Formats: sequence, structure tokens, C-alpha cells
Amino acid sequence: VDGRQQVMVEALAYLSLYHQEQGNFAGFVPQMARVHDEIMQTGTYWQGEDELAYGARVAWRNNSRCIGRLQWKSLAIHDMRHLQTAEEIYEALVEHIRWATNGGKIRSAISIFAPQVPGEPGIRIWNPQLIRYAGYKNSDGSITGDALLCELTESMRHLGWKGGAGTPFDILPIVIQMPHQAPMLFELPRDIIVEVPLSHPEYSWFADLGLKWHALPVISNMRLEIGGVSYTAAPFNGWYMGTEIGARNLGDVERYNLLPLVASKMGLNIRSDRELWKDRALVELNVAVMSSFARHGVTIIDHHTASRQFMHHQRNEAEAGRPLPADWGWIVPPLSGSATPVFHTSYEDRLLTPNFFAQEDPWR
Ligand code: HEM
Ligand code: NRG
Repeated sequence: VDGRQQVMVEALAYLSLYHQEQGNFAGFVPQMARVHDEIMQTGTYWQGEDELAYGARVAWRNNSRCIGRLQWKSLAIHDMRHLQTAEEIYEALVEHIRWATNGGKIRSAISIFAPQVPGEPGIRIWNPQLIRYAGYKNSDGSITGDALLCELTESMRHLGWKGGAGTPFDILPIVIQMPHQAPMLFELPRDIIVEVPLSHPEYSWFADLGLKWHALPVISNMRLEIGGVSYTAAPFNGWYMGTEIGARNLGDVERYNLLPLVASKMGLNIRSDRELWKDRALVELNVAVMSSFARHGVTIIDHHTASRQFMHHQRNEAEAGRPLPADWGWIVPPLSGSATPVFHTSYEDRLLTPNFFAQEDPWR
């Protein structure tokens, strides 16, 4: 099958879903005829604003790893397909962060930049998320910052980034690469980035650890595919579930690896696995994350509420007569899994489009 036919098949499938779910059966045939001609002439087609918006929402609904999908209809679409330069895209990213952060009352949004031309590279944002902390390898083998980002931090140095202050929480610049062009570096304005210093409601020593996390998760390296069209730059955000920060980002050995420190401060014996020091440290780290975000008025959801919302979403989808593709290993929270209802549910995973897909790291 040539590329054109592939696009045609995907376009047909999506336009039929779109018109069906919107209850606009009459619209399908004339639109498909137009899209058919455009694909025959150019190998792709330009999607209407409504098709684009609905496609982005359905891509979220179809992503089997996301527990937050009850909210899928409330995604705000920032149609930025007309932007031509890296500078313009950078400005739009700044505006995305500002709009979505909303002073802490976070709003879900996606900014969609120009689609990939078939056979050509697409626009790429190198950062896995718009807001990420640098990782530095020290000469003694230790790591300062987010160990997961050491490699990207190093690539940015090669691109000419002078490096941050060398703290564990230096915000990385943004790298934008337009098709057939060299990547460009942009520093984010500090005043648009909301961060939450972490303290604990009972352990007064906790605040002295100097930990914090950013309010907004904006995934910026995935490809959004709708009706055979690929948007290689389409950063999106919702809000955090507490365990993403408290269990994974701060707790994982390959990230900030803070369980031994927190457990020691709690006075636990970290040489005895049987005393469950990791488990106890995990809980208190997560208590600190939840209470600190609440104190600072930043939207966050706990994993119990998120799981309950997901069960609600499951009922909604069943009522709509749709399958619910879900990846159990990603849906079940990394803390107290069996205390949440999703643990006790089995899910069928399948790949539906529209969807979000991983892409190769551009610096490799
Ligand atoms: C994954 C929660 C909004 C798309 C996840 C994960 C969580 C989560 C906990 C697993 C992440 C991990 O383990 O690293 C939420 C919450 C949201 C939200 C609480 C609040 C509204 C969104 C939005 C989109 C989205 C707005 C897209 C429009 C995805 C995708 C993944 C994911 C594509 C998989 C990422 C990957 O494969 O690496 N979400 N999400 N989510 N979410 Fe959501
Ligand atoms: N675990 C990652 C974020 C992944 C997506 N999570 C969300 N997405 N909540 C982290 O930074 O910890 N979202 O769009 O809200």
C-alpha cells in the first residue's frame, strides 16, 4: 500500500467516527469527497478546526495508559498550526504554560503545531516535558538533579546551553527543531513557572530537605495522530496525580532516589527491608506532596480519587457503547495499588486511533 492509500484509509475511519459521534451523518460523504481529492493531489489534507479539536480529545480518550481520562471532553485546544518559526512556537509554549497554570487552578490544554509533511521530518520539541529539571553527572559519580535528564542536559550543553546554577532543580531550556533546520535553545521566563516547595504536616524537618516540584506536567515529545495526519509537536497537559511526584519522580532510584534519606530522617533502620522503611517513607513523601500542593492552591489529585474517577469513566464508556482500552500496569497507581478499585479490575488493551505515540529522541 502506498502512503497515500494509508492516509486515505485513516482519514475515512476518523471522519466516519467524527461524524457518527457528533450525530452529523449527512456531513460525512461530502467531506470525505473533499478530503479524498486533497489526498490524491497532495498526499495529505488540512483538517478543519472541529475535526482537529475532537481528534485531540479522542486521542486522550484512546490512550490506554492515562488514568485521568474521565476529563477527556474538557481538553482545551490551542490551534497553532499557522506558526512558522521556532521563535513563534516558543512564544506559544510560554503562553500555553501561562494559560494552563492559571495561577494554580490548572486547566487541561493542548497546543497543536503544524502537521508533519509526509516523507519529511516534523517539528520537534526535544524536551520530554516543557518543564523539567536538569540532571548533572558529578566527577565523583554522584548525580545532582533529575538523573533521568542527564543525557538531554548533556545534549543541551552541546547546543550551547551554559547550564543552570547547578542546583537539584534547575529548569532546562526548551529546544525546538524545525524541519531541516538546526535545533534552537530558548530559556523559559522564570515568572511563569509555578513550583511548590514541599513540607510535611507533622515532620517539621521535611521542609529543610529543600525539595520542591513544578505544578504543571506538559508532555511535549509525543506524536498526536488524527485521521492519518501526524502532529509531531503537540504538547499537552492536565494536572498531576500525587504519586507521579511523591512515588516516582522523588522516590525512584533512577530519579531523585530520596527514600533512604526520608526514611533515615524518620528514624527508621534502612538496613532492614523487613521493617518496611521504603513503604513508610513513600507514604510520608506522598503526604508531603499532597498537602504542599493543597497549601499552595495548586490542583492535584490523589490516587484514590483518580482511581474512582477512572471507574466512573469506565461506566461512561460502557454506556456509550465504546470499548475502554487500558493498560493495567500503567493505570494501577504505584502506591497502595490494591487499595484502589482499578487494581481489582481487568482491562483489555488495544490500540485505537486517534492517539498519542512515543517518538525517537531527536538527539540520538
Ligand atoms: C499518562 C494522569 C491528563 C494523556 C498518565 C499517567 C497518569 C496520568 C498518572 C501515567 C504517567 C506515568 O506513570 O508516568 C493524568 C491526570 C490528568 C491527565 C491526573 C488530569 C487531567 C491528560 C491529558 C492528556 C493525557 C490532558 C492528553 C490530552 C496521557 C498520555 C499518557 C498519560 C498520552 C501516557 C504517557 C506515556 O505513554 O508516557 N496520565 N492525565 N493525560 N496521559 Fe494522562
Ligand atoms: N509522570 C510524569 C507525567 C506523565 C503524565 N502525567 C499527567 N499528564 N498527569 C511526571 O512528570 O511525573 N497530564 O497531562 O496531566
